[in-house]
Amino acid sequence: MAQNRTFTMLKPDAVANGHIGAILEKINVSGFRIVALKMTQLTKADAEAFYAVHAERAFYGELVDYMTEGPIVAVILEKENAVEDFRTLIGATNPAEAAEGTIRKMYAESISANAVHGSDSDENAALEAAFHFAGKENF
Ligand code: FUP
Repeated sequence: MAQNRTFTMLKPDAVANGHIGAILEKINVSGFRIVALKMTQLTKADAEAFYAVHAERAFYGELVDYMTEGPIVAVILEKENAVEDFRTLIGATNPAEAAEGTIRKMYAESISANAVHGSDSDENAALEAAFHFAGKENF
């Protein structure tokens, strides 16, 4: 299968808890190549736009507050079957339901502070990557 790309963020809880290195190591040993990477902090407008699909959900306000409370690490990843394989690697949205050995099971605090984001489709991966990175930052 052809190489393709997904997008992830290491979320504020993962950064604040000192898990950047461990999570990137797990991503690398799982066969993903890092294409682009940066530490940044989302503004309220950034977080509202990134999660606009959830705007009507009860948790939207809390999600935006949480995602802006501290720095995140934005990463573009490349691998065969990248989107699906990365979703498997991170596990269920709620860490209490995530499989053993998944990143959320190992590092997430709660359903909202759940350590990592993973794109849910090739189309969203491309949109999310473009949201965070300029062309010259992609390798
Ligand atoms: P996922 O694709 O696993 O990141 O999950 P969703 O797209 O369904 O949700 C996006 C983010 O919204 C989650 F990472 C955390 C937050 N969320 C909540 O805070 N509460 C919920 O009940 C569901 C999602």
